[in-house]
Amino acid sequence: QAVDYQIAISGMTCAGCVNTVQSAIAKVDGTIKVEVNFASHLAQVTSSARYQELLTAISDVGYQGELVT
Ligand code: 9UX
Repeated sequence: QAVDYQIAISGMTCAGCVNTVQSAIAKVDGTIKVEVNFASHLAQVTSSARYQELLTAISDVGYQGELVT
């Protein structure tokens, strides 16, 4: 079942980065909802994927994610 994750993202320096991270997370199987906030550097994700898969998808596009909750 899908759960809510809050992931802190490092390395985002512009709105383009936000889009890159957002689409990378959206492509992970099981992801229902993703919202990346540039100001807070936080991603709110609803997904049935394991969080490790989300963190891998984020690092694959050149950023670093850390699970908050
Ligand atoms: Mo903007 Mo972010 O040109 O890497 S996409 S800095």
